[in-house]
Amino acid sequence: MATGSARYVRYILVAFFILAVFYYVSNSADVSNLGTPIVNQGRASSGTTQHTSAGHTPKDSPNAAKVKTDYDASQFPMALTPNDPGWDDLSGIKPGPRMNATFVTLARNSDVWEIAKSIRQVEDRFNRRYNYDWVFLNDKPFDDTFKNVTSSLVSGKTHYGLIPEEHWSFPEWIDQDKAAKVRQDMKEAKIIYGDSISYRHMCRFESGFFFRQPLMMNYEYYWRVEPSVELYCDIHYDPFRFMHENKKKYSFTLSLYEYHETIPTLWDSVKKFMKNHPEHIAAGNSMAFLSDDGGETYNKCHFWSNFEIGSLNWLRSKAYIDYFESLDRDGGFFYERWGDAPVHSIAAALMLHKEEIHFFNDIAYYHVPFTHCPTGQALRSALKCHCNPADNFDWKGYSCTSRFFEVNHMEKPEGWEQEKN
Ligand SMILES: Nc1nc2c(ncn2[C@@H]2O[C@H](COP(=O)(O)OP(=O)(O)O)[C@@H](O)[C@H]2O)c(=O)[nH]1
Ligand SMILES: [Mg+2]
Repeated sequence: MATGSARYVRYILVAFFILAVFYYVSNSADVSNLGTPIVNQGRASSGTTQHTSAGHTPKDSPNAAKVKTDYDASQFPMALTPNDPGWDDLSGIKPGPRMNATFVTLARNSDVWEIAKSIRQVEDRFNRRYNYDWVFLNDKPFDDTFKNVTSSLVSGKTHYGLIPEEHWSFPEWIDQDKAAKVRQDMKEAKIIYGDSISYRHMCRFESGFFFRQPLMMNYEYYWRVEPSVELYCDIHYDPFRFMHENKKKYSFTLSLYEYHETIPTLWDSVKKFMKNHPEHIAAGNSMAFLSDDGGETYNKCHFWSNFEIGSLNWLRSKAYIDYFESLDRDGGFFYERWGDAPVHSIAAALMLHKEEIHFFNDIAYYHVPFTHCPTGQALRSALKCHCNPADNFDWKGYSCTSRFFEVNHMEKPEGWEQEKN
């Protein structure tokens, strides 16, 4: 009897040992896997590890994400206008190809309820039928509430990335005393976010690093979404596919003039870059959108970057990286308060062909305090919009969208004059 019990105890110990080894091996596999994205399949994500390694651009292949070519577009026609077949079909999951594309949001844990509202609108108006992924980035680890709420709302996979410190800190060449003095002066001058350090890190990160985070490396296109934004109309086709098939690299819904006080020397820095890198300046660019005197001075027009659908491969190109590094060396993210909107816009306008920039008239959008509500009653009805056309900013004096139309010889939509004032 005693021998029998001893044998059972031995069996139990051996089983326990095997379980312990199994547990250890599976956990070490997790650790060695930190280089791959952590994925939540649209479910709550308790216990999710966050991705932490620094962003990089592979040396041999700067445009790491694969370009989608393995489909026959004619098999899956996109209904771009109410007259196209299939326009009314907004039910179920849309058949057809998907691009290598993701939504991307930079956010703090405290933004959770405001980003929840944005996600809900993006899903209801578009992504519930397409199920694209969503990447969330933060300079601090995301907490469980943030991950649970967002992953329950997104119909695609969600990924959560921790930004490495070198992408969210002062570069060593910045003179701290000079930067502190600027913040004090801007505070006294009551310039919005003028005394904020984190806002500056945010603008520099969005200008030069979000597209190089490991979680972003496999994607070819991104759609940026901020907390508290609104989408006012149904989206009947896949904007990522539209970008791809029409060879667009950058797009916008709102444009306006930048506050001069935040970028007094940005254009000097851009001119220096143009002089040092004429090879990166595109023939047939949109300089006329940026400057009224052939490039001597900047008119402050920019696309509003809180909404963007764009090409990550372009942002990861040598041209864009050279541009960002040249600007970054000049220090204006900290000695002034350069925003990522003028930084992206100037790059797009100078380094892309003008046909590569797209205005998404049919994506109705709000970010405080401006609204893009498509011009034309018939279009708004077909898109089931809930925006007030009187709020449309496109044709008002402080918008640069009229200028964009003129530079591109585009005809303004019927009814634009009534929305001017
Ligand atoms: N993780 C993180 N995100 C930030 C921080 N500051 C701003 N953001 C995000 O950066 C984006 C722009 O910030 P926001 O406050 O909306 O600036 P505004 O649109 O220029 O007024 C939003 O998606 C914010 O959630 C920060 O300190 N940390
Ligand atoms: Mg915002």
